[in-house]
Amino acid sequence: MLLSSILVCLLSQVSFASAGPNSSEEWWRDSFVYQIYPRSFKDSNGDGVGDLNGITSKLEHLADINVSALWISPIYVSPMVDFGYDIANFTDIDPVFGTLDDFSKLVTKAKSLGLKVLLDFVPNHSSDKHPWFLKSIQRVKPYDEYYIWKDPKIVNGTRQPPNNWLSAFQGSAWEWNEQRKQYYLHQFATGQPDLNYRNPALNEEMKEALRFWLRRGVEGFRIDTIPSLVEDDRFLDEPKIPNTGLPDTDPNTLSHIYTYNQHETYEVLKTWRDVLDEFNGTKKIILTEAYTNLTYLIKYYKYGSNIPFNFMFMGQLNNKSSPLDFKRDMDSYLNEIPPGEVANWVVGNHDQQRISWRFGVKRADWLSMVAAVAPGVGVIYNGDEIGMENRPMSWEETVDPAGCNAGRDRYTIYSRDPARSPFQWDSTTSAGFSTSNKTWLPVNSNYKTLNLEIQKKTPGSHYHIFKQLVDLKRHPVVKEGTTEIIVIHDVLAIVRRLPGTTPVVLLLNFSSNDVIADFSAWLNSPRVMTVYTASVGSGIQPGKFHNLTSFRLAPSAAVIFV
Ligand SMILES: *[C@@H]1O[C@H](CO)[C@@H](O)[C@H](O)[C@H]1NC(C)=O
Ligand SMILES: *[C@@H]1O[C@H](CO)[C@@H](O)[C@H](O)[C@H]1NC(C)=O
Ligand SMILES: *[C@@H]1O[C@H](CO)[C@@H](O)[C@H](O)[C@H]1NC(C)=O
Ligand SMILES: *[C@@H]1O[C@H](CO)[C@@H](O)[C@H](O)[C@H]1NC(C)=O
Ligand SMILES: *[C@@H]1O[C@H](CO)[C@@H](O)[C@H](O)[C@H]1NC(C)=O
Ligand SMILES: *[C@@H]1O[C@H](CO)[C@@H](O)[C@H](O)[C@H]1NC(C)=O
Ligand SMILES: *[C@@H]1O[C@H](CO)[C@@H](O)[C@H](O)[C@H]1NC(C)=O
Ligand SMILES: *[C@@H]1O[C@H](CO)[C@@H](O)[C@H](O)[C@H]1NC(C)=O
Ligand SMILES: *[C@@H]1O[C@H](CO)[C@@H](O)[C@H](O)[C@H]1NC(C)=O
Ligand SMILES: *[C@@H]1O[C@H](CO)[C@@H](O)[C@H](O)[C@H]1NC(C)=O
Ligand SMILES: CC(=O)N[C@H]1CO[C@H](CO)[C@@H](O)[C@@H]1O
Ligand SMILES: [Ca+2]
Ligand SMILES: [Ca+2]
Repeated sequence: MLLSSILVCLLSQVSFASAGPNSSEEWWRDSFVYQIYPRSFKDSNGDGVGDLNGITSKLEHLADINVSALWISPIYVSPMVDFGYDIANFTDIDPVFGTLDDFSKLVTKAKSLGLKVLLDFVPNHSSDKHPWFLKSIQRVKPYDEYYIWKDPKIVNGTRQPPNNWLSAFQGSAWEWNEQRKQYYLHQFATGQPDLNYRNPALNEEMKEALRFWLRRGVEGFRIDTIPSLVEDDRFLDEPKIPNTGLPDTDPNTLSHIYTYNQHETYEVLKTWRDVLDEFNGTKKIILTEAYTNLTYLIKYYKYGSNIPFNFMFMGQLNNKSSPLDFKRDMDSYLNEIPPGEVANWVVGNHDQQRISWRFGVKRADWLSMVAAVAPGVGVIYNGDEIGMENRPMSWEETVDPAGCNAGRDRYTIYSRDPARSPFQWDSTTSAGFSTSNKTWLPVNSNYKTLNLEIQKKTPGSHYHIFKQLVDLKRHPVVKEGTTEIIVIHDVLAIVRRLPGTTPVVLLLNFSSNDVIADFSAWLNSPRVMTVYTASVGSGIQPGKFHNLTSFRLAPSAAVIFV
């Protein structure tokens, strides 16, 4: 690109609301939260599946990288149809993961290391093996009303589901029960009947489940798939979206105006917030999982969510996005954060491919760097801190129902297994994940070169970068400064500024074209700045000074200056 070509530079200023009077109670501010997928983190008993004692044995790692909290994906009793998201007892631990005693040991050790323990709360449905559902089928009171049962619609003498609602996993969201002679609603798998939040007794049970874990030292919850919680009680057909070209069984053929984002869902959330606030001591946190639009997302703050997950890096922005796309979406989001509330940036999770697959291996550090420099909380998924990569799975190796249900030809589009391969601790058997060489999902064969032990010994590794990013969250300019997102050619810059101090600057090079720019002029920064950290492969040394009047970054490289 010629220097004379039109320069794109857009600048906006988002003043970041200063922390409210009670913000000191909000321990999650300016920190990273760490997601553990328990089957894949650490196996303590050699059965090839991760467990609670395994997590406990590795808590020192989380203290070392100094995240504020760990949230553990479901560990409850489950037939494992959906690997724990189908729960048969909300207040007990599945034997594959251990016992309640093991859980108490985990919490005690976490507390001694200054780590908060958060659990996954899956309120939309239970397993169809849950005793409540079995009693509901029998119409035993009060369980008869715990689920959403409807009479069939009789069309020309034949039995039909009560309306046209579709399950997220394809086909009618209604399943006929021959014993009760009614249909029940399941927004996900047939084995995951939806709970009925219009029944107060049911919500009291769920609130008791929250209290059960809070009494055991849990400091908050991540709430699974909240937008589908409550449905419209008129049970009207949802409008069809014309010309999708999809089969009639596909949920994307309907506009989900009666099954998603209902106002009553927010009111139920508020009742859970009140339960958490009953507990004295450390303030309790709620993180909500909602793939929804910005209006509905921001509304969760008002009803008690502290961290309505910001999923903009999970598809909305991808490896085809330009720096301007990043700027537009990040600005729109930051503009909407209510005063006193905290933004958040989700880097990865168990439902997405690894970052290095979504954005490329060279960009594996990008999103953590954005999450560190941008205001608010960063949320990472186990393995992100060492740049773990997808482990492609053959059809025979695939176990995720989302992949298996899609069939041999299409499973790679839907399977979430590649991001769930075991954590790579070291170069020993099964990457130190298990003493067994047979693990529930195969270990990535790159583990002898990509593992935590090696990265600890290697300056400039993902591990060392991540530790610096966690520390940067406590930098006064990052905690309190204003935020500007600036695009210069193919470079995205985030500038944090506090009067009277040196700004903090992040540069991400999206380009494969040749551009050398006077960044100090574009960014209104000092001419000479110090490298705080830089992405793996950038060739840039921390601690070195650089003259920003003519500065050059490798393609896909990222650097933070202070
Ligand atoms: C701050 O905390 C006090 C006591 O917990 C509470 O009464 C007050 O409403 C809180 N203020 C804000 C702004 O949340
Ligand atoms: C870890 O983070 C906490 C709070 O964010 C901070 O007070 C502490 O100094 C950090 N520990 C280390 C070893 O950096
Ligand atoms: C869940 O498990 C606990 C402990 O085994 C048991 O006491 C409780 O009754 C179970 N809950 C239900 C609803 O079955
Ligand atoms: C009911 O049957 C009649 C006569 O066979 C047919 O014309 C009509 O389309 C049917 N209605 C529906 C809703 O299938
Ligand atoms: C919190 O503290 C208040 C006042 O000391 C007490 O009445 C209440 O029972 C405590 N709540 C819990 C859940 O411990
Ligand atoms: C989100 O969707 C609702 C319902 O369609 C709409 O009213 C609202 O304007 C949307 N918000 C955004 C930011 O698109
Ligand atoms: C970009 O991402 C898609 C998946 O979203 C992936 O298939 C493709 O390989 C990626 N391309 C590059 C160059 O990383
Ligand atoms: C796995 O371990 C068994 C028993 O120690 C051994 O016989 C086998 O060769 C190992 N397989 C691999 C792939 O390392
Ligand atoms: C980004 O990478 C390209 C390709 O190597 C390079 O020409 C350009 O100078 C880099 N941009 C910056 C700002 O360093
Ligand atoms: C930075 O580079 C510019 C252009 O090469 C030069 O004029 C200036 O003296 C340099 N400044 C410092 C402090 O090195
Ligand atoms: C993103 C997503 O769908 N997450 C979970 C939502 O809930 C279903 C059913 O519990 C799970 O299968 C998903 O993992
Ligand atoms: Ca195990
Ligand atoms: Ca529901």
